[in-house]
Amino acid sequence: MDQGRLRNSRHPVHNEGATRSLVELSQAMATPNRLKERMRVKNTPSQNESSSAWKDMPKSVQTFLQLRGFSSYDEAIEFLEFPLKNLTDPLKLKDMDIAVARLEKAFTSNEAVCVYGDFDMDGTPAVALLVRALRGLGFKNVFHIQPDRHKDGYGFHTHLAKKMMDENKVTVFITVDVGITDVAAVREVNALGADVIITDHHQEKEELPQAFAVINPNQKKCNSGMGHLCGTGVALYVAMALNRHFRENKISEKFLDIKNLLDCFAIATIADLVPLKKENRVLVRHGLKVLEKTSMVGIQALLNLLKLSEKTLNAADVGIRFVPKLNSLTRMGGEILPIDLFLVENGEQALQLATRALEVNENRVRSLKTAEQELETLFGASETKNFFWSYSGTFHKGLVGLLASKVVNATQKTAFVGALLSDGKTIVGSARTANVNGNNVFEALTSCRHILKKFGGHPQAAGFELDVEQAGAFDTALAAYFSQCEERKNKPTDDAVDMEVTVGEAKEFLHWMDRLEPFGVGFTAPVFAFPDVILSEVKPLKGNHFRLTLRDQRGQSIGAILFGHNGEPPLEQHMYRVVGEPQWNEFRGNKTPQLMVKSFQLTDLQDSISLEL
Ligand SMILES: [Mn+2]
Repeated sequence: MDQGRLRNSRHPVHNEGATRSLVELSQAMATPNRLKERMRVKNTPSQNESSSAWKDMPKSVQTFLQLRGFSSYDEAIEFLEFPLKNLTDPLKLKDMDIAVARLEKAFTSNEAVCVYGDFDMDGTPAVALLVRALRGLGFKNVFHIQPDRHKDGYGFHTHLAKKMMDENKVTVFITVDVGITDVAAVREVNALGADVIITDHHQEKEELPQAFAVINPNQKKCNSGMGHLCGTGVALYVAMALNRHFRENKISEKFLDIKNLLDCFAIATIADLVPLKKENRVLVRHGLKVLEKTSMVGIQALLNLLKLSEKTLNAADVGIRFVPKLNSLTRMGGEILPIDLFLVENGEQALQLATRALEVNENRVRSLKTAEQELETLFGASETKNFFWSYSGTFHKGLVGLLASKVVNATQKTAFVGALLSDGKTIVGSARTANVNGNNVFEALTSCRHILKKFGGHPQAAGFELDVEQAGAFDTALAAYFSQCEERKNKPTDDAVDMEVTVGEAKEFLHWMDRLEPFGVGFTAPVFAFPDVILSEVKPLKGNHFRLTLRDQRGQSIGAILFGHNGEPPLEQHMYRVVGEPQWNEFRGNKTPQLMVKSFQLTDLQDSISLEL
């Protein structure tokens, strides 16, 4: 990116700039060294002026960057504009050369290759990316398979590999986002006569699988320094290495424009919550542009139906509005799977799939609402307890995690919510706790292990399974555990606020948003507090939403949106402290500054009330 322009202008990158840098990106990914030289020449003259400190930046942007841990302008710019020349050579990933050689052999001898990916929204885009890449390079027999979330569970499974071998004569498996711990399955599949190339980003255990190649930036023996990549990120680097090797050695007549695969990369990197730094950051930024015009017709159809194709996509659109619609498909019976939307090629079929996907989502929202209402009636019964445990035959087992989170939000208690399966015997449940409570659900479940058939997870989120006859014993065991822990109330705090601003400062900040995006893990979106603003307009919208206008002491106004507010509506013409995230609201091509309200507090009454969302 052009750093000189950043310093001389307070305005965001224009579209031509983004398009041009995509061309640069294609070149960078195809021939890293040539670009490296070009970039070096281009960057040299501006290096000297780079110490011009923060003075060209609005104060609010400077403060924001300092709050995110950058002590100098140069350090911040290095992060914001991670240069493409710094993209790591794919061959730096351990075993990449071995994998490329094996895939070359598969190509020349026309072997059937199967991409095996996890079912989640990292594994799925990774499958799509690699299938597109292999086909794009001219591979003729490319298959893919993913385990069923409920039937098979996470992992590289022998029975699924065997099925692909029996049905499609697959001789090479490439895993994506999965496999690093599947020592036994890899051994079994080897014994059946296929080679396995593992690509993953999860932590290794004591023993690595005896695979043909193990590509994982997070294995101890890999020095690539790319541990922040998600599974799809690793798959992208496989595609880059393969493309370069095939091109340089004239192995195939077909080559890839790697940048076209960045749509998958962006979706997964945002969905998998890996830190948006270095190549993740720069490639997500480009990937969002690619996603806007994606060649995947199913994904385009879904973006259209969600009205996301009418605006400039940002990380929040993808993470909050798009990914959950795909994610829920695997939880709701699997009639349509996310991978179908990634790989469908026929436009008409794409529209049908996307339409049906949204219907499945609506059903999910409905059953979630019903379950929530049922849960709420049970809150009273657990009032005297410092945890919540309940199960029902009407809860869908794909929703128990979400339900447990809802209970945590509503009651501030650690929650255990179970679905009684149709066999009438087994309860499949999920546990959640609010971070701030410091309660460890994994530890809680461990203390109940004599009662549980299965359990696993993390301190904040875990899953478990038990017989319905044990439901009472589970309650007793949890009570014993929690009586030892003092549960602190999750008090609403102002901690998340970055700074107090005037409306003018917020607007000035917004002109930098394109530069600062994408926000995510490790670089969270700004949260501003407007200390004393008059709500000059409060307009109720459908579905408990409100449109507000805030006017500050200097008479400047900004629009605001308050989503899903169930309590007392804010009062027009009263003074509030309003906290929220600044953003651009795009409507029919018009962009206006807006605040997404997180909380508000009346400040012009002595007896002030605090409403926390
Ligand atoms: Mn992953």
